[in-house]
Amino acid sequence: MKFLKVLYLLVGLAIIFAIVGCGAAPAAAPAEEKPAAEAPANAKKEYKDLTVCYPQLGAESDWRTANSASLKETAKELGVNLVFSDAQQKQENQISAMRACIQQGVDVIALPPVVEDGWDAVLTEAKDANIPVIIVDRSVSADPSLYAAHIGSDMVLEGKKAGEEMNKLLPEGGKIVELSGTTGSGAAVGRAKGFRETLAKNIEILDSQTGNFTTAEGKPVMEAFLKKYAGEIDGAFIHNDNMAIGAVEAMKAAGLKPGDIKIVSVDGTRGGFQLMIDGWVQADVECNPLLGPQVMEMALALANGEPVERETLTKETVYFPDQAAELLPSRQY
Ligand code: GYE
Repeated sequence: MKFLKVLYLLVGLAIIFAIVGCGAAPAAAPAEEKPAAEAPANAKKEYKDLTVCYPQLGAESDWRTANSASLKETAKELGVNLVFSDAQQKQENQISAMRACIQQGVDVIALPPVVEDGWDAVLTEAKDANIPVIIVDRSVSADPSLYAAHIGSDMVLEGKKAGEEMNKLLPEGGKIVELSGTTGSGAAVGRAKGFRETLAKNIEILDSQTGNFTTAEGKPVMEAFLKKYAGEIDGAFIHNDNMAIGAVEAMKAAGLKPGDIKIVSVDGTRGGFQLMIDGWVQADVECNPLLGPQVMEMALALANGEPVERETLTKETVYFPDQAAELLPSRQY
C-alpha cells in the first residue's frame, strides 16, 4: 500500500510539472522579443505615428464641407494627427498654413490648392524640408517634380460631360450663360475647357462670369445675366451646385419657372439633388469630395518612403432628375 501511495504521489507530481512546464514555455517567449524601445529606427510608421497637414482652401460650398469632414473623420478613425486649417479662399493663407506645417515638421502635407498658379516657392520649401506633398482635389501648374502625387477629379472630363448634357438638352441649339467657379482654380479652368471642347457648334455662350463657387456670389451673377440677356437665355452651365442654388433664387425672383432655362450643374450634393427634384436642374455632374481615405493611405505610404501613384482620379458619374428622389436620402453630402 505504502509503495502504491508513493507511486501515485510521484505520478501526480510528474503531471503537475508537465502542466506547469508547458505553461511556462510560451510565457518565456516574449522575453526573447525586442522591447518596443529597441525597435529599429527605420521601423514602418503606422497611422498613429503620422502627422498630416491639410491647409483646406475654404468653406465655400457643401462640396468643401463634405471634403473637410471626410478628412477629419478619416484621421480620427485611423488615429492620424491632422493639422487642419481654413484659408477662407485666400492663397496667401494657404501658403502661411503650409509654412507653419513645414516649421512644425509634419510627415506629409496634403494641399487642396485654391488656384493653380503661384505654388512653386512653398512647394520647394516643403521639398527642401523632405516633406512630401500630395495635391488634393484641384490641380497646380507647378513642376510635377515639386510634389509627390495628385488625388482628385478630372475637371476637364467633368466639363466634357456637362457639355454633352447641354447638347442633349438643346438639340436645336441655343444661347447659354456660364457661371464659373473661382477664377484661376483648377476646377473652373478644367470644367470650362472640357465644356467648350464638347459643346455643339449651334450653342452660343453669351457670357461667362465667376460666382466663386458660392451661393451668395452665384445669385447676383445670374441676376445680372437675366437683366442683360432678358428672354434670350436657353441654358446655363453652372460650375457647382451652390452657385446653382443662388442662380435659381435669382430665376425665381425674376418670375421664371423650372425648365425655362436648362441647367447643367456640377457636384451632386444634396442641394443639387433637391434642385433636380424641383425641376430646376436637368443634369448634375458628380464630383466626389470624400477623399479622406485615399489621402491618408497615400500619406502613410509616403511617410514610409513607399512608391505611390502620381495621378489618382476619382470615378464619377452624372445624375439626372428621374433618379434624384430615390437617391437623395442616401447621399452623403
Ligand atoms: O466643385 C466646388 C468647390 O474643387 C472640386 O470646389 C472642387 C470644387 C467643387 O467649391 O463645389
